[in-house]
Amino acid sequence: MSNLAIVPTYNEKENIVAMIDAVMALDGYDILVVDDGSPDGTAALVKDQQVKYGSDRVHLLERSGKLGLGSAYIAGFKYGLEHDYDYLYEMDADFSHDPKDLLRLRAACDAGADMTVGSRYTKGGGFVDWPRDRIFISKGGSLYVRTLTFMPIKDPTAGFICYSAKVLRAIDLDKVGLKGYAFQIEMKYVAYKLGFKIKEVPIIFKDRELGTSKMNTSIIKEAISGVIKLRCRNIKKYYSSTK
Ligand SMILES: Nc1nc2c(ncn2[C@@H]2O[C@H](COP(=O)(O)OP(=O)(O)O)[C@@H](O)[C@H]2O)c(=O)[nH]1
Ligand SMILES: [Mg+2]
Repeated sequence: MSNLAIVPTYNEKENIVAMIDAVMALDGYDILVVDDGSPDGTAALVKDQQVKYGSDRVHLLERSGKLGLGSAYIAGFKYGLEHDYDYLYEMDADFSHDPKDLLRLRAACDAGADMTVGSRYTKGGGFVDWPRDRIFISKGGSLYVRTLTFMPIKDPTAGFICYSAKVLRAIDLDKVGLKGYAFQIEMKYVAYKLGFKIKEVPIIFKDRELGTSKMNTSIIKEAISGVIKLRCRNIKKYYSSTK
């Protein structure tokens, strides 16, 4: 079974080399970096790592400008499906997610889940060093999503995910349109509504030590209106790839 960790980057020169090393240390894992033309030269560092590990294990998709996290993942999913990976993962470049936990996400899929969510809000999960305002936004967002959607997922904005390929193949990826946190909510809600089995695995989320967050208020606004749009949609009809 093949594994592809998809890591979107925008100005992550302080993190990306160590992140690739950490994924390469895991048995059976490849990495795809989706870089949005980072002005800090992140892509050049990825290319050095391709020389070190081989471009069959370290993949790079370069896009022309900052097009958003959601569309970076969609491009990454399409790439991973074309390359026939069995498991495709979402993970940040900044070590907020521990790359070693990729194995725990995978184990839950091996045990029968179609998709695993690395969750801060399930028993045993949590965060360290996260600023208070970020905790407030994250917890408030989770409550908002769960109240509006009735989705039984405790951490709906989580961005540390393992998908078995069949989940992504079932979704018409061109219809997934939200960009920031809203993208994370959209993917979970669609997978849930399409009947896939989603399991939450506790993780400890660490604030980034290096580089800067790309979080902004437009991301929050998009999430608030995005959830309402999702609720108004016939999910199966709109997103199913086998219509
Ligand atoms: N390709 C791409 N990556 C992005 C974009 N915005 C954020 N990222 C990456 O997505 C991940 C999460 O973003 P981050 O700024 O850490 O958000 P936070 O963890 O919510 O503060 C990091 O790896 C970022 O480099 C974007 O527009 N394009
Ligand atoms: Mg981060």
